Amino acid sequence: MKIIGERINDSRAQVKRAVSERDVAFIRRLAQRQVEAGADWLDVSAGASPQQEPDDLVWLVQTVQEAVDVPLCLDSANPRALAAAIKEVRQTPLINSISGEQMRLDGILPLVRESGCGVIALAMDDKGVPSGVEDRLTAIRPVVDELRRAGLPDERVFVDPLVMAIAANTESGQIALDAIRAVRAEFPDAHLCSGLSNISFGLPVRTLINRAFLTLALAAGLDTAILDPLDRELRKALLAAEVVLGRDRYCLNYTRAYRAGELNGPGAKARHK
Ligand code: THG
Repeated sequence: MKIIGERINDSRAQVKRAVSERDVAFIRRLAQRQVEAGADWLDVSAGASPQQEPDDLVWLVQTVQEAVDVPLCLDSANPRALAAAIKEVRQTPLINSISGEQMRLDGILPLVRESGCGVIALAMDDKGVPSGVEDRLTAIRPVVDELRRAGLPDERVFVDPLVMAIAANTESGQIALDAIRAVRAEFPDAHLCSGLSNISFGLPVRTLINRAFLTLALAAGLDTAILDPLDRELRKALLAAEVVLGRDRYCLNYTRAYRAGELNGPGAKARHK
């Protein structure tokens, strides 16, 4: 599983403050902590003040790159902000995101074509977020098709099945898992990438639901997740699930985390009998 660290998002109050005050130290620290915790990409999002988004996103990109050496996931629907940010990146980023919505296709396909960046593609279109599995496929097919025509191989496309809140529809979890399997079957070379926070919206102890979903989604074929790498319990669940699925060769990651003391804490047994 590859991890996109989600914390540098100015929908969070602390990040919003840091962006508006240009608090370099805060953002650097947040970048470093997420990378130390295993993030493969860092998501950066600066949509809180739409007028300022291009400047704010460029500042975030520059500030994060001064602190860490991982590629970025540029989280914006604003083509102007994305174009400005792409000019600043040192490593090929992911664009987060395109979809079947005409506005996004018109605005973001040219950026993909020019830059060759990888891209997250949401399984939705102008009709909104689909309610079931088949309409998710119907929404994502033309997007993958357009991306292929723009010269992007499926290996650089990360399909987001769009997980909805279980509190609003009890079947949301099952729909997301079935959508992951269906996209896997139809586009075997594409990646599958999902955020975790929507699923548990409106329920208590959200992190518990997020953990259960991550484990099941991993088994269904999710290979990339946008999550909080600093959530220790989530990381433990992930390490254990990869062991069980046989995706951690010689259980190296698991045993390494154990020796580093990362598996201790709530629920962990004492080290010696
Ligand atoms: N798919 C794609 N991109 C995404 C998402 C997705 N980008 C945004 C989002 N979902 C993932 N990023 C975040 C960033 C911060 C938080 C949640 C998701 C967050 N959550 C609060 C917390 O952890 O404290 C809790 C909820 C809240 O405060 O509202 O900060 O699905 N492609």
